Amino acid sequence: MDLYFSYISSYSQKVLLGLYEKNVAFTPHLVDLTSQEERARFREFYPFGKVPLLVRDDGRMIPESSIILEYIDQTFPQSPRLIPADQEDARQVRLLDRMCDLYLNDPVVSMILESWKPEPQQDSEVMDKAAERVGLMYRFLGDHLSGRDFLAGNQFTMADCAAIPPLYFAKTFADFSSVGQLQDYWDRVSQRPAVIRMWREAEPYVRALMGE
Ligand SMILES: N[C@@H](CCC(=O)N[C@@H](CS)C(=O)NCC(=O)O)C(=O)O
Repeated sequence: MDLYFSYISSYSQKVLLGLYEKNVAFTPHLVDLTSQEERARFREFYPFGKVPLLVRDDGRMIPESSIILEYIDQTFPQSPRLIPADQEDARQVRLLDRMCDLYLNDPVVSMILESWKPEPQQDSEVMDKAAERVGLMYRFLGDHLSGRDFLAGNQFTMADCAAIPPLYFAKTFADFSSVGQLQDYWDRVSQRPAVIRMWREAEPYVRALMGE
């Protein structure tokens, strides 16, 4: 099983978390998203050009982070179950996963891209809208975490894989230490070996990207 990914891609980080949590082996293929040539080459292989992309040993491609995690969880059913067996619980995990992707990750990416522009070219409307959305998600997640160790209850799931990478980037723009249970959650998940491993590997790439 081959994974095409980039350490600077939060959607790739999401999948790495699932793989590391479940201790699933794969052959890594780094795609350098900062190189136009490499992106063009990758688009010849996968026309949508998006990472992460999983390629099974039979050659079948599995794109999209949530679908990759579903596949991994079905194929390697060992703990932790990223998607619970109970249908109601599974739907809740998928909902939280969607919300983290669409209403946390996407606005955070907008903020990062906007912040890279020279100041006079930055669109304050884009920045304000993204910040508003991120603030809303902080409050939602903070409230939601009340009485829960992890997003979907007391087990680590795909919802946590989806939340952790954008929260890391989001907190460089807006601190969440005073938001409900969010800081406690962050402190808790940051101790997990899979999370530590993922950040240890990704950090040099992320720091270079953020100009640190
Ligand atoms: N919905 C996709 C989003 C993947 C995505 O947007 N990946 C970005 C990096 S985070 C990418 O590959 N960008 C390169 C491009 O669009 O050319 C998923 O969940 O996997």
